[in-house]
Amino acid sequence: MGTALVYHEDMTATRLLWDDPECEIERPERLTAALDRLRQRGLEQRCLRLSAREASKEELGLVHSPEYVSLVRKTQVLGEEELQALSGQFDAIYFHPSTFHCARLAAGAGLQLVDAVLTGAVQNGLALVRPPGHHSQRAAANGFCVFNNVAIAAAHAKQKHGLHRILIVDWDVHHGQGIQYLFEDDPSVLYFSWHRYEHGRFWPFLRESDADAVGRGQGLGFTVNLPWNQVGMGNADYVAAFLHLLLPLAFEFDPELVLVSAGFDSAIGDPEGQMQATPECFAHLTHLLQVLAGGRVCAMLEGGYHLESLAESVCMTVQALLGDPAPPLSGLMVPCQSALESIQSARAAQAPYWKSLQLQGQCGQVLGCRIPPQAPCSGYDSELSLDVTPVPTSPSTHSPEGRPPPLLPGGPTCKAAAPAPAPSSLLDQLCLCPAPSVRTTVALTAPDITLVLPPDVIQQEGSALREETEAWARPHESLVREEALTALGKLLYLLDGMLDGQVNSGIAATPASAAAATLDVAIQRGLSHGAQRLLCVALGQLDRPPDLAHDGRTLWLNIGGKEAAALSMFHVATPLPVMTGGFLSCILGLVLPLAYGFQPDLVLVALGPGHGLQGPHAALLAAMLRGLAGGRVLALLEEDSTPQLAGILARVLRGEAPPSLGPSSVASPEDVQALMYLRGQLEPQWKMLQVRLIAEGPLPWGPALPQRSVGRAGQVSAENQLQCRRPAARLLPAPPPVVPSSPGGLKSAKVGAFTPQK
Ligand code: Q9C
Ligand code: ZN
Repeated sequence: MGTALVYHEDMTATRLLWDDPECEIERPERLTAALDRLRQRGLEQRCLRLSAREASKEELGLVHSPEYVSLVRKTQVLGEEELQALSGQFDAIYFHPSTFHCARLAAGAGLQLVDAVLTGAVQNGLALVRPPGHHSQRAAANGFCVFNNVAIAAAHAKQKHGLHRILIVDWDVHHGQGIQYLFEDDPSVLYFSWHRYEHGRFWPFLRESDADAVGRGQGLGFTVNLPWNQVGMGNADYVAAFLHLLLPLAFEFDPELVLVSAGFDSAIGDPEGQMQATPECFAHLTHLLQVLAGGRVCAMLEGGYHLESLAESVCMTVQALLGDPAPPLSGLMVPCQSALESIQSARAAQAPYWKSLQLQGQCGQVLGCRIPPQAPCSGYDSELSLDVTPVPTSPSTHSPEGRPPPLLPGGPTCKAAAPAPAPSSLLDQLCLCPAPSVRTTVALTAPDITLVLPPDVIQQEGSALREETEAWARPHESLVREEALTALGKLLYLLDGMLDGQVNSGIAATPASAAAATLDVAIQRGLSHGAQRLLCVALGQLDRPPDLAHDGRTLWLNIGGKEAAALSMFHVATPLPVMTGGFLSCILGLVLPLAYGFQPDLVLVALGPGHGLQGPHAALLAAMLRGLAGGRVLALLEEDSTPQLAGILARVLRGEAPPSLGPSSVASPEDVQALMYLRGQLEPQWKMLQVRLIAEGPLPWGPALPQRSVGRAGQVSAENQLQCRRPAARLLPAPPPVVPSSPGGLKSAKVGAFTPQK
């Protein structure tokens, strides 16, 4: 299933006809800049292009009053002076003779997108529209918005498709008060918005944009506001807001559809937002949302006024929708104090309505929570506090002396296709462009004919050289058996393919008895063949290899230990949560904050002996870990794992959405206790774990992660950041296409046909 891109060039017609400094930023070039860049990158060609239609009077009437719709209709025939006079009756609005047509196309584009996704024609999509919608109200235009495109799409999804739970994520930098007003008493629409607020001193200056506006009546708890009280919020702040606020609620809500009010004025360089998030951040936000609602994500453009930043951010969003791995995030992943205060106050305001926020609210107040009094370092190995070197602080830019250069993020190449004329009907338009080159390889010891792989996932035949495999196996008793050696040879070959960028992700199988040793070898090989920082998520009974250096290059995270323990900041163990709710809070509250903070360039996820993970849980974990390391994730399975498990992992690693887990249970008290304990231990070092304010104290291992300056002084300008990023992006090696017949190359062995679920 593909990605829809809904557009109509008529939407470039509306423009400001007089002088108005407030409105001049909303201009036609916003659409052309975004679309041109999508074409240049070959992204538009990979989408199902849909030509926008106009929304009908009835459809507009789903959220707007008939009087307001006819008022806007009448602007078509007004002269410039009358248009200006009418515009002056609203806040930050201009009308143009084409406004009614454009605004109907913008709303219609959203409807087409939702129809395409909900009928299964596509998995997800983006509508590139003007005018935007989220400020528009039942009977009022506001903030460049005429009809509320996203709200109309939500009402339509309820009415025409019978949906019961819709999540709206408004990542535009302004508060979409229009959407809030339209659904504030409606529990079937969960509305999340973050916005520049500055304690009420930023437009639209509303008291109801604050965190304590949580909805009314039946809708209490279904409005979630995250006000930013400072400018300069960046990647770490945005990701933290998703992990610690939006996603816990979203999983608990279990939406059937995700609508995104995708404004890019929250990106770096935007004159309105004054924020610092780089375009890549939107690939991550999109990627994180794709684990919800079976991946049914419909994004619609709202704001975004810095053309370069807008165009890049739109490309990142579309890339993520297409399933491409997200480029690693740049910069220190340390949320700022002001962001943490905002996230904490929104969590506190929502806690009465959401189980996922209740048990774990304030650490230390939880019954039986073992927090070492005032000493975050107590309980750690004293030996480790001495010889752990700090994590490199600017990971993606410099290679420390004497170390292998950092891995460059791989990614699928895009075969440039000739631009096709815009087709008209949905069926005519089912001309999906060729999928990108191989992302995922599966290396199985005994190829299993019952394993159904997606058509572009290849089954690897190749193996590392025998002598080399034996040399790696030699220190390990469990690797002497022939079966273990064969599996190791295949794994090494796959890992090398990943490290040289031939393939993005993979799955390797190993005999159960050899799991620990094989993982040990994979780590050593990864570290000696170019990985700077390796994240290892080990499920089940797998201990940290004893010979693994404590140099901060490996973050070892065991899920399935007997007890929660943080033996160092790079050696963490936690029991496998017993409930789905606990599993979710473990991923969102521990695994991903550590992973995003660590910024690995290679991820190993091992399902070892007794891992106890069900397919959908394993798929969710793998899908979310794919956001790290440019998607360079190697999953290790035991060879007697079910073909279903291998199949589901292959699908998420190539970029498909994991199945939705359904209504989530609460975390058990033990799950909560383990998480709270580890947070207490690790928060001082891993700032991405923080959900509450903690006093700054001396760090047990020295300044491993330097604090970001609170004053935001000395920040790199948007232009510089956008420029430094682009050449770097061009240097990325396009993974050479895998030639099936090349000697020793990966062999294509499609097994059966892949049928998407549902
Ligand atoms: N400098 C959208 O992004 N002007 N609308 C605010 C503060 C109005 C923004 C003035 C901004 C409207 C869709
Ligand atoms: Zn905006």
